[in-house]
Amino acid sequence: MSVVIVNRSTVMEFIEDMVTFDKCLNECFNELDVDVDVDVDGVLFRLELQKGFGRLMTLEHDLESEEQINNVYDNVFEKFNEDHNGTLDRKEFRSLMKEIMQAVARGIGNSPIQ
Ligand SMILES: [Ca+2]
Ligand SMILES: [Ca+2]
Repeated sequence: MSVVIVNRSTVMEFIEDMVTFDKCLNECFNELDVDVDVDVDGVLFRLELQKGFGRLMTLEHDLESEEQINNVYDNVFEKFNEDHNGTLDRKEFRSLMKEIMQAVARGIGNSPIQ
């Protein structure tokens, strides 16, 4: 297993490198849509987002109850579902991921993490 050292500037460079960011984003979106979506329609429903993120991230470990987790996903989904059509398209998903990456960059500061 390799150890990856990530720091604030690495993450910010990653966000600023839009070509790389878009490529990863598309791969991530496709993975969520293919694996979670029943009909692969190119958009993410709230449940798909939650299932997909449950696999990709460890958010659940920081929260105590299922209700708290659901609240987080409700808020995230509402915030980024800008046109309120009940699904996240690629553009909305992009805003979401960008904000997450920026939050990660702020959260970890300059301390290397493993
Ligand atoms: Ca879908
Ligand atoms: Ca939408």
